[in-house]
Amino acid sequence: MGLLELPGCVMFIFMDKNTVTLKVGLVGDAQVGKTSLMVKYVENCFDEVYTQTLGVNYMERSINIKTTEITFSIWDLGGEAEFTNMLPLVASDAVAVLFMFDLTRKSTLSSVKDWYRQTRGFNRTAIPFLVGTKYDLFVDLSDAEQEEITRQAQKFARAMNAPLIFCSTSASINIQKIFKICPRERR
Ligand SMILES: Nc1nc2c(ncn2[C@@H]2O[C@H](COP(=O)(O)OP(=O)(O)OP(=O)(O)O)[C@@H](O)[C@H]2O)c(=O)[nH]1
Ligand SMILES: [Mg+2]
Repeated sequence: MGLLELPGCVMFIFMDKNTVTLKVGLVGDAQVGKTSLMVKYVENCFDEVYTQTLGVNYMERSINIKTTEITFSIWDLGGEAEFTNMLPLVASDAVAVLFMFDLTRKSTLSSVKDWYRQTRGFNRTAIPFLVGTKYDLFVDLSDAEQEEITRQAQKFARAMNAPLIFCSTSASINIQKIFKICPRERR
């Protein structure tokens, strides 16, 4: 709380607001749904048409938690190998990194190992999250396939010491939650 005196004796009372900016990096193979997740979170829309990210995308969204305004500055790296040289832009100074894979494509989960290793090379302290995307399609897989990928993802999450979250951008599942738990996991 603060008091401000202006000429003419007009008195204003204003609340001091805590503001914090959290940089969040999104990495993972091409087409796992990184840009879709960011656009859904910031603009609340989803596009079925794939537009490849050529380099790095950036968006911001602010939310209020109690008296703190948190601005998420979200950096999204194109997943094709040719953009890996821009990983430092996304990873440096990030408070959290979402390592994203497609729940219906096992190879994208295997790739997380490499994304994690490379990202750690530029940022040793960011909180890692393991995010499985396209849960709406995953539920159509056989029970055996679902169990296998879930087991494998749990193994990776344990090795990374990361929370594991399944989400669907198209069906709006867990999108808000991912960003809500980012500040909570901050160490
Ligand atoms: N069914 C379904 N499709 C999704 C979901 N999220 C993304 N997609 C689709 O998956 C495709 C790839 O999504 P993008 O967000 O462009 O993927 P990306 O990871 O940014 O890809 P790059 O920019 O090449 O790295 C698009 O056609 C999206 O519409 C989801 O939750 N469910
Ligand atoms: Mg993209």
